[in-house]
Amino acid sequence: MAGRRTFTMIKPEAVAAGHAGKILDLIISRGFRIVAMKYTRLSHKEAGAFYAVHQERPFYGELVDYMASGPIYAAILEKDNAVEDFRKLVGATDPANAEAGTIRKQFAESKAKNAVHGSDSDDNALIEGHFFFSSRECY
Ligand code: IDP
Ligand code: MG
Repeated sequence: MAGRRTFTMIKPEAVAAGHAGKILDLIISRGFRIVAMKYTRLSHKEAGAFYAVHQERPFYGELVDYMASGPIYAAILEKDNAVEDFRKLVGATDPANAEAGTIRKQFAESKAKNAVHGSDSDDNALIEGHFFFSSRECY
């Protein structure tokens, strides 16, 4: 059975552009409940650890620099079928390929600076949520 939780980040360029409120409004209006949330900034080392699964990919260095470049919102979200439904709301990695109505279509700058993160599996949702939050920060 699909899990009920996923993990998201509103990435630095979307926060800097002032899109965080609209993105959160969209997420909540689609039926996701916020279980935990914080406004924070990843160090270079932390961003490298978070994205360690991508360390062999050519864009890893660029991705780590970008994700450490400014503050983000990190959150755990809850809904039936959370991971899959949130990925649908987020849209394709490259906003040029994202469907109308998705977060990336509306708010992403580019394939690299694509506004939001969404976990790709229940296992990764748990790992990524634990990266930012202790159990006493989840409600
Ligand atoms: P996803 O966020 O849609 O799951 P992934 O392939 O897991 O996409 O890549 C993680 C993140 O790495 C993307 O969200 C994006 O910020 C960045 N990224 C992906 N592909 C590229 C690329 O070709 N150039 C630069 N950055 C990229
Ligand atoms: Mg991914």
